[in-house]
Amino acid sequence: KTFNVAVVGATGAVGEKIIKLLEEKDFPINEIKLLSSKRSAGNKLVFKDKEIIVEEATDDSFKGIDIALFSAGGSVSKRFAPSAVKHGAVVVDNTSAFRMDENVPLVVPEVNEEDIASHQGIIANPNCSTIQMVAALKPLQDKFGLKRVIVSTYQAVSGAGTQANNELAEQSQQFLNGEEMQAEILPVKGDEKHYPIAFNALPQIDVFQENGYTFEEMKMINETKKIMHEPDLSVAATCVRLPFFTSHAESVYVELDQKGLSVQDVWNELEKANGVVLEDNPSTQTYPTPLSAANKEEVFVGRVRKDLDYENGFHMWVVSDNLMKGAAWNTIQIAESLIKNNWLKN
Ligand code: 11C
Repeated sequence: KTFNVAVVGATGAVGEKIIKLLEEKDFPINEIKLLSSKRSAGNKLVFKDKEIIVEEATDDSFKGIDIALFSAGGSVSKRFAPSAVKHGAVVVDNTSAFRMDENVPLVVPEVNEEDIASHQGIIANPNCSTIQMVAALKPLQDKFGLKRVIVSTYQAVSGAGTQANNELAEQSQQFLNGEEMQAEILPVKGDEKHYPIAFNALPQIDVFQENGYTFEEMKMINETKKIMHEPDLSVAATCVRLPFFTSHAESVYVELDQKGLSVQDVWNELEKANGVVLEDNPSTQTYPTPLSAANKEEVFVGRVRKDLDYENGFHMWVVSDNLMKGAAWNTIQIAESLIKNNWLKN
């Protein structure tokens, strides 16, 4: 059986990766529709050696579509996802528009695939920095139980879009030329102040909330509790943008319920976990980095250490490509699961 698939936000960084993965994974497609805003409509993209003209998304675009993959920003999802559902499509949405809606499953297939079954037409793809962390925490939750999580992130500029990528490249050139760096996008497009990202670190990802945390930090906190079905789990996050293009890295401190565990016990669970690759050997300087994880589908974990003071505490370093597992690949996995488990009807 084959399906009619729409990609909304086809010309964006995540949209491009989604199209490439649909091709590479030989997703069972009958017809593919590439949709975008008015601005990008008319562009030509190639899918399986066939040129396809990108169309402007309208309410009628979703007639006959079985699966709609949205990654064109929250406002586009809010505007068009309901139309897609009305026309009978199941939406996998890559934005924060519906993630905390209680009628919308928020899914990382390695963690809570079965939540997809209860969808009412929309399934949300979590924030990239959340996805990689919960994938690494899941095997520890299953075997040992979780008490608390404290995470500090080291995030790539591509998380803030193509303009942020360009800004990093331009500022790097300006700095090396001895010129003043021009900052117009980061830390947050449209916020009051902008700071250079090149040769710098910015402790602000997304806008500040009233409690002093940023929206990115609150996404990590709230989404983790929802995906892991642990509303009372203690989670704290500090999110920082660094000057590299691809992959987010995270220093994760986790306190487990079970006492007396060794690093080997934790390694054993991580090694068996779906979608997780353990790269951890201090004697050979083996650990993942943003560059080594780029363009890969998995979540890489290294630097597992026992806390020196707290018996149940462990530290680990979690790295994954933010546009792949953090976005496009997780979306495709959800779509594959919908088909494999016959969960497509809405
Ligand atoms: C960043 N994590 O790196 C963000 C990008 O909610 O899907 C992803 C935003 C989202 O800036």
